[in-house]
Amino acid sequence: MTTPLICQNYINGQWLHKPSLESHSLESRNPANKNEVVAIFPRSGIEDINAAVAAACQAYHSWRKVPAPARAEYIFRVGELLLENKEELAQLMSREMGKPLTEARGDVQEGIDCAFYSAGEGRRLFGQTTPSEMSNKFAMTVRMPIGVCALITPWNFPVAIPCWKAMPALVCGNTVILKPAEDTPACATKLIEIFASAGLPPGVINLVHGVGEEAGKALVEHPNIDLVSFTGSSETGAFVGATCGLTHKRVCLEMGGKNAQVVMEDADLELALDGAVWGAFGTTGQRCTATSRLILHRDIKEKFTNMLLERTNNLRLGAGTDSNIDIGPIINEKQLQRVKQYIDIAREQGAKILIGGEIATDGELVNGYFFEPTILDQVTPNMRVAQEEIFGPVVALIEISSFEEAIAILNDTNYGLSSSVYTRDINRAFTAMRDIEAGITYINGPTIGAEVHLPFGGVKQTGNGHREAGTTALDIFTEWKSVYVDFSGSLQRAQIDNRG
Ligand code: UN1
Repeated sequence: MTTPLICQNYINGQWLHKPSLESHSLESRNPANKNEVVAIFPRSGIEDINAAVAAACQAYHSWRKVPAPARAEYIFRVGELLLENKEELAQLMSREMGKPLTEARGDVQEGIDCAFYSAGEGRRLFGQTTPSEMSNKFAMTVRMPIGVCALITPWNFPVAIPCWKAMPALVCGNTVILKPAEDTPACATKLIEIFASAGLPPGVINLVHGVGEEAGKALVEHPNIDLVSFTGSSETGAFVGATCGLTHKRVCLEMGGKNAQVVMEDADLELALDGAVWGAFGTTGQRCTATSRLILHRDIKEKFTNMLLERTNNLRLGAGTDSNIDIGPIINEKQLQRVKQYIDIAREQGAKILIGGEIATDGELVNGYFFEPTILDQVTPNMRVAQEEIFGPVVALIEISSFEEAIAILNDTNYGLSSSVYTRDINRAFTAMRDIEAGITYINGPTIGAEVHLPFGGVKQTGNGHREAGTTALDIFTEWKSVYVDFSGSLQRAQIDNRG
C-alpha cells in the first residue's frame, strides 16, 4: 500500500498548504480496496473560492490578450507532458477511480487527443467576413472569450473530461477554475501539476478541491464567475442551471443518459455482441454514454441473449490495476447501494434477473465496491430500470417486433445522449440516423467511444443545447462580436443611406 498523496488547492500559480477549512480534510479511497486511502484533500470553503475567483479574474485581463496561437502552444505542451506521464497517470487513475488500466490509458489518451486538437484551434478560431450594405464599409465577426469559467467535473473520466473543458476554454482566452469530483482528487491534482509544468501564467488555471454542496455551490453562485461548465447528475445539473439562470451566467450542462443499442434481425450478431458487452459493462457501466438498454428483435432475441449470457458469465471482476480483469469496481458505497436498489426495483416491477444482480463478495472483492454484471430480461419500456440512469453494470433487455417499434422505444426516454443500431440494411441505418432523438448515433458500433474532434452532448434532459468537444466547444467558450469598419470618411446610416 502506498502512502496517500497530499493534495492541495492550486491558486494563482501556488500550491496552497492552508485552505480555509484545512481542519476538515477529506479522503479518496481505492474503490477496489476501501482500506487504502489514495489521497487526502482539502475541503475548500468560501474563502478559497473567493481567492481562486480573484486570481482567475486578475489573470484574465492579460491572458485574453495573449495571441491565440501562443495560448495554444501552452496546451500543446500540456499534451506532450500528458503523453510523457501517461502511464503514471493511468496507474493512479486505476487506483483512485477503479477503471481497468487499459481504459485508464484511454482516458489519458483522450486528454492528449484533446490537447493536440484544441492547440490546432489556436491558429484557426475562425470568424467570418461578410459584405456590408454600405460602400466602403467592412463587416466581420470575431470570437471573444467569455471570462472566468468554473469547470465542475465528474469522477468517471477524471482526466479526459477536465481536459475537454479546460483546453478549449484556455485556447479561447478564458481563465478557469477546476472543481473536480470528491472521488478523484489525486487525478485532478496530477493533471493540474501538468498544466502548471507547461508554464501557464499564474491564475490562468486554478484548482479547488472540496464538496459539491460547498465549493461547487459557492463557485456556481459566485458573482464573478462568467460561465459554468458542468458534467454530472441531472439533479445537480438542475440546480446548476437554475442558479446560473438567476445570476445570468452562461452554463453548459452535460448530464445523464439512458442509451440503447438496437439489434435487428439482420445484424451481424457477433459484432453486436462485442458492442453490447463493451457498451454495457465497459467502465463498469459508469459512463453517461453506457448502454443500459438492449432493444432486441424477437427473431434473434433468444440466440443473442444466450450469447450475451455466456460472454457475461466469463467476465472477471477485480481491481483495475490487475491486468487480468475485465470489470473494475463501482466508485463508492453510495453508488453501489444505488445500483443494488435499482435491481430491487426491477424485481418488484416484474423484470427477471438472468445473471448477476448482487454485490460481489468473493475473495478479495469483499474489500471493494464490486457489483456483478447484470442482465435484466422481460423489461417493458415504462419500468423504472428502462427509464432512469443507473450508472452501473446493468443492462435491460427489451423485445421488439419491428424497426419502427425499436426506434420508438429507443426514443421513449427523457434523455438523449448516445444510441446505436446494428443492422446490415442501409435504409434502416440512414432512417436511424434521421429519426433517433440523441446527440450521438452509432451504426454498427457501441454507444460508447466518442472521439474528441466531434461534438459531444445530447438532446432532451441530457443537456441544455451545447456540445462539448469538436469545433462546437468554441461556441461554448466564446461570444461572438460583430465588427463594422467604416472607411468612407463620412457618416453612412444603415437602412437609410443605402436605399437612396
Ligand atoms: C462520459 O461518460 O461522461 O464516448 C464521457 C465515451 C467517452 C466519453 C464518455 N469518450 O464513452
